[in-house]
Amino acid sequence: MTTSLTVRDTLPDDHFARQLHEDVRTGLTADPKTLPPKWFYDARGSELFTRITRLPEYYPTRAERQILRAHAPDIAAQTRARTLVELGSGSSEKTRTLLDALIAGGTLRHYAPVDVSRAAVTDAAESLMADYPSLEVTATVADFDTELPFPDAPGPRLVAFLGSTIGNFDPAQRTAFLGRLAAALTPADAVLIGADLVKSPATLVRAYDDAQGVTAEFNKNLLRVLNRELGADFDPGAFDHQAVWNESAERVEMYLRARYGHTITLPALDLKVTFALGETLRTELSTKFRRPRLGTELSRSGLNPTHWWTDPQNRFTLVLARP
Ligand code: AVJ
Repeated sequence: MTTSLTVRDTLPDDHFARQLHEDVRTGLTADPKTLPPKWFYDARGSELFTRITRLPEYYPTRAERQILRAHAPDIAAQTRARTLVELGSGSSEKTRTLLDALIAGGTLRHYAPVDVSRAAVTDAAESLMADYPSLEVTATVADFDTELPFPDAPGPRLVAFLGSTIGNFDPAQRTAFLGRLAAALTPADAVLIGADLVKSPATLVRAYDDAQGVTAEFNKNLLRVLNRELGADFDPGAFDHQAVWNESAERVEMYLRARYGHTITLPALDLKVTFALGETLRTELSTKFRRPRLGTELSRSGLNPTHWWTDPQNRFTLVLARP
């Protein structure tokens, strides 16, 4: 058995710094103010997200794991994948269920995690390699908002996009992403998408506004990232965490709401930004899906759904689709 890890990092060294600068300038000078959720995930943000996944109120991770445990052998049989590409792999924890099934099915040779975090993707790849010595692992540091650099690995490939990360896109971003995904695949390939389903607003809001305040800390961590990376002077205590169900768009929206009027200085951007009392900064969209609509969106993007799996309580779905 040979073990090999290749880390591909095609982004220029200053890619993330430049993008952060651009996102923050655009987002904080807009009305209403917004920032993209990808900037939550520094080391502390990733750790807070892991704590969120264990909260009693945050059901999506458990529901998705339940589906994977029950149906991974099915997914393996349907795809017979030689390569598993995982987008937004993070800690790759749930992936093990999928890897086990694909290895048991005798087809898997190659695992290719893709993540924006170099630390997350290499740590995950290294710990998986220790446990799966027969796998060839190619970790890619990439920003799949803008590019989908799949490694040149043998097909059939299964591209997994789990955890309802797809819910973070607005409708236009989602259409663009799915179109690029479809274009990157060959007819032998398949995608497996995890999507959270519409349910009672009370359950949804509680999942994003937990009793222990972990999600509030996660939300405010964005301000700490801006303080560190841009020399900004945000006081996380000057904002309240808010989670709101947007009924017409069928999504949970997270906000930071100013407790009083104040002005922030961002030296790296040579920018001052004023928050009025009660003014909000939208930090995340978490879209919830209905099966028919998601199926239509996928088909329109050139990805035809072939199988749907849900947990017994119908909270979450995994959909398998092919170009
Ligand atoms: C990782 C983007 C799927 O939207 O549910 C959890 C992130 N934000 N609690 C989600 C998150 C607040 C999560 N995703």
